[in-house]
Amino acid sequence: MFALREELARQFPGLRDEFRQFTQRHADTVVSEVTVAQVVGGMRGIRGLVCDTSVVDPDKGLYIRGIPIADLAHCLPEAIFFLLCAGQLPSPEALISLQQDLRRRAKIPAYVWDVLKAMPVDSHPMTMLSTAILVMERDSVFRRRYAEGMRKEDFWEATLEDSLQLLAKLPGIAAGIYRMRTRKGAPIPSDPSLDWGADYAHRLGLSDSEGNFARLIRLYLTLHCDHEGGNVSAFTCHTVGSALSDPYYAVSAGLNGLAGPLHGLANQECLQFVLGVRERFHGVPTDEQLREYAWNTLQAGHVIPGYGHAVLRITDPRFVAFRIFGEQICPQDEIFRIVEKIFEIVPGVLREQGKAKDPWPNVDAVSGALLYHFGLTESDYYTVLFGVSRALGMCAQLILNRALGTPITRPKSVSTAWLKAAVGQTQQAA
Ligand code: NMX
Ligand code: MLT
Repeated sequence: MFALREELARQFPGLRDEFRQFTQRHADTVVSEVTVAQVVGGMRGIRGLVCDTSVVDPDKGLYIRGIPIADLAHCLPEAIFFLLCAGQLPSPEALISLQQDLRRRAKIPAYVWDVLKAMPVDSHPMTMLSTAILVMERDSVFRRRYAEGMRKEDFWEATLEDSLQLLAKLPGIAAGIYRMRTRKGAPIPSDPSLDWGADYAHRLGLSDSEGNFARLIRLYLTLHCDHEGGNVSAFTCHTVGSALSDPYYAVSAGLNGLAGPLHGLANQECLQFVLGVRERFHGVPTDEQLREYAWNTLQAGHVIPGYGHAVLRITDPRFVAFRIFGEQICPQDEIFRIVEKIFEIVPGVLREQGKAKDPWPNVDAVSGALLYHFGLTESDYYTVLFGVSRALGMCAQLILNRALGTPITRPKSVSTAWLKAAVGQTQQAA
């Protein structure tokens, strides 16, 4: 036994009983109403899902287990995984034991490389990441133990086991995908003296004489770890997991959602937008030039990537944390300065247009500029980094859901005819 598993084994039985009693006692209490706008508008704002790993306050941003993300920016991502699962940061000993456990599991099966090598050369790095995870599903302990008749009380433990196997291997797989896609050479072996994030940075193979790239990768992995339960990737992972599909199936599915341009792929789109600005104006534009460029983008029917949010109504604190890093490390970098200029101008343009409910930058508005500064210029790789980090939250959510015995997800859909009848427009419900 190692500290995380021990801690969860201590907490979960009581948590499950308390949750069961609470839900039985208050089963009929109304906590949310549903309007037509919400039914047709992506269920925005409907409180219909429990997620205890993190909460997003529209006016304050992300809280991991009650702690604002800004206060956690200095933490190692593996410590954040402990926090997400157990509700507290690990002791130094518990952190070391988790790191050792991850190292012990880091070896990547040879068949993963065979599958990745066999994929078409123009496969998107996210397709490769999702495929690599799916192909490892054959090793799922959850699936094997379920087939053997595992008790429901033990589901979380098998989910933790699969999650640790997966998380241990993800940085190596993700770094290998980068090297393969960019023809930089063979995968770089793990350095067992490094933490989870620094080892990922090391295995990407970019030069990092001062260790700032490793700092950036750690920060990246910490900031993107989780964003409550209703975002596309977390909700997809939750839904797939609720069918008792194991973490390999569920995380791979979640990543397929993350790969969309309105979600995690926005970081790729964002860097392209910034590069487009640089090319058009041969450097940092004036305020007026950028205002016109932003308006042209909107008038062409495109979104401005990295701006707006489904829940947040402020500048994303994850954006702020990255910006502080950029101001310290590369304040004069041209790409970073364009990002700063966009931050000055675009919220005003979006407010003037009046469509976006949130005109402020989200996490994706700046992350790419920092990666670019360190020579990670291949923007179609950026969502992979997001995915490696978000796997922490997806796995933690799966573990908690299996501990609480969350049932299969199955909201009721309605037909348009039913909706019309419900508002009294027609008499007949279909
Ligand atoms: N640029 C242009 N239009 C926008 C933007 C934007 N950045 N954000 C929202 N709108 C539009 C949106 O397309 C919608 O238009 P229409 O009525 O014609 O369909 C209208 O404003 C209302 O949308 P909202 O209710 O404000 O936003 P919603 O909750 O539907 O969507 C996002 C949220 C994040 C999908 C949306 O703001 C967006 O597309 N942003 C750009 C892409 C992006 O940065 N995504 C990353 C999200 C964060 N992440 O890491 O996943
Ligand atoms: C996320 O980090 O998942 C994004 O900000 C999107 C969201 O929360 O909807």
